[in-house]
Amino acid sequence: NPYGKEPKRHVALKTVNSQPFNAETPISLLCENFITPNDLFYVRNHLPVPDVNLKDYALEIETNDKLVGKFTLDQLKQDFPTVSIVATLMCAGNRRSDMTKIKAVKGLNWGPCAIGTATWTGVRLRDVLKRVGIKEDEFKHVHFEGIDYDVTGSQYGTSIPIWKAMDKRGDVILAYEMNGVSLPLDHGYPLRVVVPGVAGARNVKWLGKIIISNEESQSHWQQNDYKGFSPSIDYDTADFTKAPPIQEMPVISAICQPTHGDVVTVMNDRIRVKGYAWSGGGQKIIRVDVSVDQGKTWYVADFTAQDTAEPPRHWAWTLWSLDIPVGDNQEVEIWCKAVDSSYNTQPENFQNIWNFRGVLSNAYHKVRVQLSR
Ligand code: MTE
Ligand code: MO
Repeated sequence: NPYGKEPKRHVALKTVNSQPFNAETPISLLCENFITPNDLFYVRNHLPVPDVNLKDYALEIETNDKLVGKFTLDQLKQDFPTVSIVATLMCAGNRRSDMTKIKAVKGLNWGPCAIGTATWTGVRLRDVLKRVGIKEDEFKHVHFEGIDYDVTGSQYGTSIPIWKAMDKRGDVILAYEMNGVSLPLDHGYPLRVVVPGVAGARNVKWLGKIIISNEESQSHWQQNDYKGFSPSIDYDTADFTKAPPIQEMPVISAICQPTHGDVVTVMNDRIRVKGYAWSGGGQKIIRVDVSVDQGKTWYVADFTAQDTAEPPRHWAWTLWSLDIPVGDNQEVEIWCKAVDSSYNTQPENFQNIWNFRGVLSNAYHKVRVQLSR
């Protein structure tokens, strides 16, 4: 049984698929904490969780089919300075279920909670690559291979451009701790790469090997998945060689409280709305706008939690809250949209960003609720 080594999971996680295990944080809890508790952090596994024995574990580094470095976890911890970063991790398929309402897509039906924020501790990838003699101008890509295998024996893998790996401001780390404890099994024990600002898919868990190359990873997940297409292209007509892999993520936001169908008590003619906003590429959220009248009037939300790091190294989400006037309506549809520090904002609807894989699903978030007085 390939699923014999799966860890115990928190009962509150909302399962999206059981084998391989995929689950999101319950929406009512997501915005309660700036740092998502480990056992409530969304899990996105493509394959069974591997059985890793730390005694046998070593990270290998390869270029041109030659082994240029090999480090046990203890060696990594001893040989390189320890660093911590606060970074949000989000699946490129987060909020896919909203896009599905326009037209079916291919992929797990994620709600808005395939996202979370953690303090990741480990060593800088650039320190390790420099130690084994890698020079940024001699290569183009850095591949990461997991030690989680499918039945045919191929493992999870992907790559990022070398500039991100080598840039001091890229903050890519080989993490062995998540929120002050050893990485949980579901999140990549004993080592994962954290590529902040970049799609979850590039943050390889159970990291076994790093390959420095002039080519992108040829893995399924780099070449034939996690790419965006025009709304009129479908699976049969898509040419995956024509679209680049998703790396830095566009700006997104969502309402976590209230949720669809809730009956909300009006206090002083207002209701309280809470949510998150985040942007990739190290950009920071500068504003979140909320409307309950289809965008005729917008109110600016208050930020309740935001990291102090400045762009282009602002890796964490922003939590926001707003007591918004609702007039004498019996029901309202709440809309939210965020603006990042590049003044990029979200598209209004899903019609014009629909894509058959349901990725980059970042249109305004809309939640319809009943009001009680
Ligand atoms: N790494 C390995 N080895 N295997 C995987 O299936 N899934 C990726 C990425 N790294 C994956 C992986 C995807 S698509 C996402 S969104 C994130 O891990 C999810 O990380 P999490 O489960 O810690 O939230
Ligand atoms: Mo993902």
